[in-house]
Amino acid sequence: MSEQELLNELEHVILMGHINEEDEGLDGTMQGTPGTEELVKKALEEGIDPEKLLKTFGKAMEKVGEKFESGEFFLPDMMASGECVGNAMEIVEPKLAAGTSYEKGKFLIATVQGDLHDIGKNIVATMIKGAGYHVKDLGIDVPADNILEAIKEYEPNFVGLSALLTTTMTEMEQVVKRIREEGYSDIKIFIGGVPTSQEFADKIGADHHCKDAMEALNKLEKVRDAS
Ligand code: B12
Repeated sequence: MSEQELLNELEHVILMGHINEEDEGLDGTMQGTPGTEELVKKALEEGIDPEKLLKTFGKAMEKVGEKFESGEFFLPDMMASGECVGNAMEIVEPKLAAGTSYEKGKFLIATVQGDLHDIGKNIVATMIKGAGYHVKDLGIDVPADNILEAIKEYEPNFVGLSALLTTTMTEMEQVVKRIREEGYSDIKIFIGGVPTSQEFADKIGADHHCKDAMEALNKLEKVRDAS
């Protein structure tokens, strides 16, 4: 199997919610065939760049979203694909974070309250960790109070907030407002998630919007170089 064929197959099994050999996938026929976990391990063994795997996860989940929107997929389908990527991330993460010094600064990241989406946030966190930043990930559905408390304790240089729902964008706005009100004017705030934009970042007083993990890393490196 060529590299591209393997990545295409990986995208396919994620779309089919085929977690590993043991499960049967969306159409009930896939038991005994390599699932997401086996293909990810194979890709890493063959020396495929872990960043290419992260891109494939993103592409697959975008298609899952399209299928959900068009009515072809239902919530359990979306959850199965999400679980595939969640498990796969655990396999990929140690490869990305290996050999880093964590000297570049502290990055606190969270998905805001009301929002349970974490695949994109986790990819961003992993990439940033892999690039040598110290990352503290507060998880999903994190209340503003907890974020503020963590800022006080951890004293990050950067805060990253994720929101995937239009309804949780307002929560994101509240968190940014609280961070600024409590006097943390030096902390650079990065935001991301499908419904967000640079225009929204400007409106709520966040510093940077990033459309994906690559842009997050590029912007972060630029901001760090400038400071
Ligand atoms: C998987 C998924 C789920 C999974 C989440 C599993 C998990 N562990 O995350 C489950 C099944 C739980 C779920 C639930 C729901 N979901 Co959902 N979900 C998705 C889906 C298909 C993919 C999201 C994803 O993982 N994308 C892949 C990653 C790699 O991309 P990403 O998240 O955009 O992240 C990248 C960038 O945005 C950016 N980024 C993201 N965060 C951050 C943070 C920082 C700091 C930075 C710098 C960058 C950054 O970088 C990331 C990496 O490149 C999207 C569709 C879509 N197009 O997004 C719908 C979607 C977000 N969900 C949607 C909906 C409606 C729901 C539910 C309300 C469904 C329901 N009826 O219950 C619930 C809400 C639950 C809740 N309270 O949060 C809608 C939202 C619509 C809207 N306008 O608000 C979407 C858009 C689907 C759709 N087209 O209708 N969902």
